[in-house]
Amino acid sequence: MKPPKNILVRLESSNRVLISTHAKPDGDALGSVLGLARILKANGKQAGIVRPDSLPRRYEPFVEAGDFLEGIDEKEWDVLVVLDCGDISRVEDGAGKVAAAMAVINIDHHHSNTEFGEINWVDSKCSSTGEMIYRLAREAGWRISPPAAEALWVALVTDTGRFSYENTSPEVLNVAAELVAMGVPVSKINHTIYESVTLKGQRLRARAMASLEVCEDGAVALVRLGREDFEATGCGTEETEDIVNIPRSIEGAKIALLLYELPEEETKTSTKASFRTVEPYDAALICRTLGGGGHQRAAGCSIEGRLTEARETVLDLIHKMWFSGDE
Ligand SMILES: [Mn+2]
Repeated sequence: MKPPKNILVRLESSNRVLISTHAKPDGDALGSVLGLARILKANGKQAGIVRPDSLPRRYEPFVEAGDFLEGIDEKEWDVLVVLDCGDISRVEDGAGKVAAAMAVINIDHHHSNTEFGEINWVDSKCSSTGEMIYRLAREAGWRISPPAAEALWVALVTDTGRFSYENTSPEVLNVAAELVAMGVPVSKINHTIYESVTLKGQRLRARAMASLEVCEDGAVALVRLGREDFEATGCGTEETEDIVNIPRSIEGAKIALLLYELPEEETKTSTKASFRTVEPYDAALICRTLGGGGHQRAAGCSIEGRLTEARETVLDLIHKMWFSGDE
């Protein structure tokens, strides 16, 4: 769980650090890039974050003016640090364009990480990349400013499901305790992230809930959202972030699945699948089979075709992988 020495040496000797994460960043991705940038700045270094392609509304309040770069000139930076990103092909577009021309440091906790960096620190025992950034700062002796502590809290709380998932270790609870001791406003952040659903967002949830179905004798629970659901509610796909918790909370469900259609112009592969599983069902394994990736308990992928076809593809594959022996 300790950062390798070569990362510390490299960051200590770099004055201008460019930071990025995966496209469609989640709470851990945003919290860890904001946390690292703020820590480096508070410790006398220049740091810049590649502007994310999308920013879920619930995380907007954590972003300050000047957090994100407008353009990137690779000559202005000594090193690119990629956080919470399993593979370089998933990195933000802007960072992808300069990654080949720069030294890359890869810090991540995804089991499936492809070790694409010049220096790699991949530790799947860490709850979140935010936890890794905290350890890095501690090891380097860098001061963690209050805005940095707040960003790291967002990373921890979202990737552990508010300290309820299997990755809720004694170690992450110790880090959490230290962040709270630094003055992180726990209840205010909880309200911002989890208790500020918009009316349209709640209406999208209602549509997802109405689509709930179970199969494989209740072991698989699934909700789906079609293009018409996004149109009718006026929601974008960023409003889907916690909808997979609807099937996940159904009694007896071992494999929870959210399927939603992406707008046609955005991409060719038009249905996105988001998995949550319990042991022994490996979400990362099934998503890799479909060209995606993630963690054993939470993973995602894109499937070509519209919702109806994608649903069949996924349910067939689930049946073949895990339930065909039951017949
Ligand atoms: Mn993460």
